[in-house]
Amino acid sequence: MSGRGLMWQARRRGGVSPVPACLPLPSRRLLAALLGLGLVVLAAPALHAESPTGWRTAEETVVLDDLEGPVDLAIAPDGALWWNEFYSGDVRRYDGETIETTFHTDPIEDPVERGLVGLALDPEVTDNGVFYVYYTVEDPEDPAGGTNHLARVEDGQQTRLLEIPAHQRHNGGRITVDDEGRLFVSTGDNTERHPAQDTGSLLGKILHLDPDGTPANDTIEGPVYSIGHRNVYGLAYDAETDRLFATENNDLERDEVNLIEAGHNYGWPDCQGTKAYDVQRGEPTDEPCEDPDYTDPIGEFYANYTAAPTGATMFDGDLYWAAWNQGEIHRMTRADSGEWRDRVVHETDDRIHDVEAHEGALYYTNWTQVVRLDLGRTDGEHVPVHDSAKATDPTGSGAVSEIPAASGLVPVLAALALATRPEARR
Ligand SMILES: [Ca+2]
Ligand SMILES: [Ca+2]
Repeated sequence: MSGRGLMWQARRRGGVSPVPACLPLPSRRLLAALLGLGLVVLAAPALHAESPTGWRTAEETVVLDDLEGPVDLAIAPDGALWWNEFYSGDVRRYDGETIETTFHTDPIEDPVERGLVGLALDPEVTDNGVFYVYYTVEDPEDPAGGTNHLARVEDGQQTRLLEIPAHQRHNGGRITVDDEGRLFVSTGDNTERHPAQDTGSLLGKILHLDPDGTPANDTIEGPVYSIGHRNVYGLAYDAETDRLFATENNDLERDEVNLIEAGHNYGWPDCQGTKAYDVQRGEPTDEPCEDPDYTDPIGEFYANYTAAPTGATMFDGDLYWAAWNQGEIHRMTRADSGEWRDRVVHETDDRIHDVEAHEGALYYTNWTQVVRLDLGRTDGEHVPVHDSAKATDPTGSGAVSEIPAASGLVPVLAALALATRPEARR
């Protein structure tokens, strides 16, 4: 099984390296060693205001550079930046002056998608210092597997809350915290597909837990909150509306953005997006997904467009999410009519791993940096650089399409043009 729709499949562009770093790991480690600290804090001005292509309309400021693979970014109420590092196995915190390491786990020798991938902060982290991590512990008997651990860290001591089988691919691992301090956690299907429909399995799920690791009071079975997921690698909790959003990596195409509701089934592996999936052959089909038990996505991205969505966050009432393959940040807005619309609001030359919002700015991580993004505004609106709903498909295969309403949701237009895009991503 190729797992073609997954975020990491983008690595094919760079060959066999398991992680698409800006520099090969040995080079980056050498660079880090030469630099002595391995971390360089930049107080640099904006990198660029607008590209010749007109795609960039936002000001970028590199806040932190030469990091060891920052994966999940979290921003404390006091503005401190926290992130976890794929290569070093460290969780680090930057308060604007100094960087400290607050957690460490041994990095995986051959990680692929395993390792220290998830980080979330307790709402009271500024006072209590509590945070949560999701990381893989290797098994010498099973070098391609291991165990994913969800752990709460307080006063430097970790309490393991949950163990989830690990695999080289499809580990999920994102964590977000609701306004009561409870955890939403995504898990992948370990490429096994069918466990995603088994409420007794922790694979292919979104979980909901109390801060002590016990199941929340709105789950289906144990900590299982929603089922039918392939590999969710972005979670965004909207405290204003008490809604949870998730990005989903599907196979090859039809990546999704979903509004997650307790007890709902999001269809994998019988469906991906609004189309049926041929589980036996491991291939997408063009047949509609007609099972009424499945909840359709609010955004579906297809037609030669494998977005490989990663992090997501709420900002000014809208949902922002990152497309790994294209280095884009998208914004989804819900119109008064109920329609969801997706727009690209920023494009970078890097892979984007996570996006977070804090006090009027977005921050994102690529494989070496934390970057602050000040989106252009006109009349109070963020200026989109690309309206995906109006895009046309250069292949003529129907990039612009409406998704039928499902589960009370409304149609969304979501498609992207490649014809006008730089070729660097393909
Ligand atoms: Ca995050
Ligand atoms: Ca789905």
